[in-house]
Amino acid sequence: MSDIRVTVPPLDELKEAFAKFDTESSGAIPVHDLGALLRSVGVVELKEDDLQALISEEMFDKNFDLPEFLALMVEIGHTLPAPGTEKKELRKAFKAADSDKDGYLTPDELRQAMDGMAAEPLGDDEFQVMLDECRRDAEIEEGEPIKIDAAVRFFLTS
Ligand SMILES: [Ca+2]
Repeated sequence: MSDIRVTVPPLDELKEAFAKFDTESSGAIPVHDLGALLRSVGVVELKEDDLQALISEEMFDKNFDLPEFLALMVEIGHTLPAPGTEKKELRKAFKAADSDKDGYLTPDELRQAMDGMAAEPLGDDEFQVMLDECRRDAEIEEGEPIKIDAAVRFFLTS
């Protein structure tokens, strides 16, 4: 579920979307329309397996009603990374690597943070290229340490 990224729409929009699918105004929508309904409110990356898991958790039977749908959206919303998570995590990793706590990263400190975050450690050449780009982006001279804020900005925009 961690790869789902949507913003759960406001309640009004969810009600509206539900009503659109509730073509007979019966207050219930067949479960097989749930995927289409979710896509219509922006949940486009939900895999079939995840959907099945959510459905059984919510104990849907053949139809689901508006409260069940809203409960499901809350459920989905709770599995989403909070906005700004990536930024917070980057900052946390950089701060942890800033061993002298001066708010600046030397190449060694940056390297440590990168190795901590990357699935595979960067090669020396790769690291040097990245470091040069980061310095150029932050407009600092070679040899100068990189401010943590600048590093966060660089990694969010690159
Ligand atoms: Ca430092």
